[in-house]
Amino acid sequence: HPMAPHNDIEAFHQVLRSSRRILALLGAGLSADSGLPTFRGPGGYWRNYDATQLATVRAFKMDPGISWLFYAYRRHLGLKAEPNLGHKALAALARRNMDFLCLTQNVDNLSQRAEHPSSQLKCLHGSLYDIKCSNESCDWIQKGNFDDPFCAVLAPASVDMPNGEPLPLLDPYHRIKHITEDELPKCPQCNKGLQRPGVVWFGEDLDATMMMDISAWIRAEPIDLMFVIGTSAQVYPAAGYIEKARKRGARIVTINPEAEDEAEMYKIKPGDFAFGRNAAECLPILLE
Ligand code: BJW
Ligand code: ZN
Repeated sequence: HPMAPHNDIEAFHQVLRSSRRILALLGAGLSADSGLPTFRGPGGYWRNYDATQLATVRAFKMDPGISWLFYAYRRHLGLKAEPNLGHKALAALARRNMDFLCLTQNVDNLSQRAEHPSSQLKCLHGSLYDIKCSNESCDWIQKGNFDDPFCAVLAPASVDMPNGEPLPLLDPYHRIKHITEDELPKCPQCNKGLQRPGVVWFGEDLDATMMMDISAWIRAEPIDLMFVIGTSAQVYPAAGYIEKARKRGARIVTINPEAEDEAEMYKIKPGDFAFGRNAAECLPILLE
């Protein structure tokens, strides 16, 4: 599509310049450029487990040890990773435009580390670095725990191999010692529930106050533009914000290497933009 209107950078720059209220929905693809795996498609596997199957209450209840190894590994990867030029470009846009709100589905803390103003960043799916109690009747939460390893028994997830060799833990044929419940840390408040990562699993509600804040922002005034960056937009309620923004008048700009694939092109409405490129490469140019 040579210089088709949907991927015309000059035309986009003009739209961006005339946009004041801007919303963004971020997904795992933004952090893929920092080396963090996505959920769906290649890389969405951990040992033999489908990452979307691990991201459930059921998986945690069935085998909290395996679930914790998965999250401990992702905590370690996240701490080693650096925010990329995409995170930085978005954070810079937020700093110069107070009417820009970012909804991130990512739990890796990379937007925060790129100095994205916290009042303009809503973490829809929580954080790998918040720890809470798995007992539903207990409200214990510890924000910003960056311990790595998280605890002694999870140390195998925090190993760095020489010259980038694959971690034995990731090899499904490498047997790992089963971690039992009594080896994992308990909640210090109720002494009953296991500690768990402060992320939102399938079937769990997103934070109600955060949802109300987002709804209020969307209702307040029309929206000029909405970015959809590095997400397959399959998970709700997150993906639902795209249609909500559209109803408030927003043009949609999608940044995703698959955005210009034939199967995706039908989603592009007149006035929308789609850039079939990597977020870290594309965002600095689009937001310059
Ligand atoms: C690049 C790139 C590069 C690659 N640059 N791009 C309405 C309809 C149907 C179902 C539901 C509904 N409402 C609710 C549901 C149920 C469910 C749901 O949505 N299911 C669908 C899957 C069908 N939703 C929920 O359960 C939610 N809770 C809820 O609704 O509560 C109320 C309720 C309760 C009980 C019953 C029903 C309702 C909670 C959802 C929580 C999602 N949690 C996870 C795990 C978080 C913890 C963890 O990290 O482990 O969040 S799942 C996982 O998916 C994670 C992600 O944030 C989320 C989205 O994934 P994302 O970011 O889009 O990643 P990918 O991998 O899918 O896509 C990556 C993209 O990047 C690809 O497109 C690539 O092309 C692209 N890419 N490289 C740019 N370099
Ligand atoms: Zn507790």
